[in-house]
Amino acid sequence: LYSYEAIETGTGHTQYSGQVTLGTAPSYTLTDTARGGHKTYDLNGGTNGTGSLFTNSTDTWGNGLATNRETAAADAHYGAAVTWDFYKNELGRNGIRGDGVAAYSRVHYGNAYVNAFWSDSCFCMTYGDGAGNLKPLTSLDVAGHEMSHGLTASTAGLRYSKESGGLNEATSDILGTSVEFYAANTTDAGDYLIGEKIDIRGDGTPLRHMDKPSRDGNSADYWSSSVGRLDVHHSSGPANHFFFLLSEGSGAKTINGVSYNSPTIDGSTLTGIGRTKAYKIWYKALATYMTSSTNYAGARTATLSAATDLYGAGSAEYTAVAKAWTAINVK
Ligand code: ASN
Ligand code: ZN
Ligand code: CA
Repeated sequence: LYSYEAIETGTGHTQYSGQVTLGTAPSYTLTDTARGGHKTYDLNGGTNGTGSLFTNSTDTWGNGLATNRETAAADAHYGAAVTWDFYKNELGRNGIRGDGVAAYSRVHYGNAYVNAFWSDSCFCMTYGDGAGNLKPLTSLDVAGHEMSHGLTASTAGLRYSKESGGLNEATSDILGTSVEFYAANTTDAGDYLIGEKIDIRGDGTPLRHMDKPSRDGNSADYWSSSVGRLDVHHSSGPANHFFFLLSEGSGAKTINGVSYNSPTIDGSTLTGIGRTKAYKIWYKALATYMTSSTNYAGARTATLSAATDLYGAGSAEYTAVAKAWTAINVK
């Protein structure tokens, strides 16, 4: 008459997000039946295949420390779950492809690997353990970033070079950050910093800053005709900056205890429309109007079309989108 798969949940003790609920069916594996069947695998230092599915005799996973090999798995499994929920509840999208089917995650990739990545060919997320500093690259914003590369590939397909590549990277930072805010986790209230918990530089600084991207020493704050020559993780800067200005406005402010000071190239003073409207506009632009070759000028047009669809051509939101692009020199 019908088929039935049990939804089973356990407890994860993550490194970056505290105690969380994890999908753990059947008794007990890291399989999230409620979210498209997302599974988390242990590569155990390998660099290909799936390794082994995390399996346990109890339904408690990890202990909050990277010395326990289940901990990174708990973080990755949780990150995929929150990103899934964010897509569903905030963007109205049923999984990366909109078909209700989950990707999978792999942790403990390689040896002292200091990166994480999405792969279209495996339709999966992969996480390294970091440079022997007990900081695996499994924080929530990074998980949301990597899974959102899958979303971009399934929608606009932004080509990963030049300006479209910067927009691809920015989409992952924008949605990764939005996932972090959406979770409103007690240990992770949300910020406009990328990778602030993984200490990738060893000096406590985040990988990227959305209020003023040049704080990282490499990213552009504003669009210029040479921005497409930067690495995609730096040509993302102007679009990340656009998103901050659109969400929060310009100038100095403190949000969830983090201080920001976001400039505008034209000296304008902007008031934000809030991140919820901002990410809905970005996602609609991505899914409806952007293509593989969209550049910064095209992103302005795409987001204005999305703002018109969502809020109307004469709306305050439309005007705010136009002003935020002008403030980063996309006119
Ligand atoms: N962590 C990087 C990213 O998602 C990996 C890469 O450079 N593709 O952008
Ligand atoms: Zn990326
Ligand atoms: Ca963050």
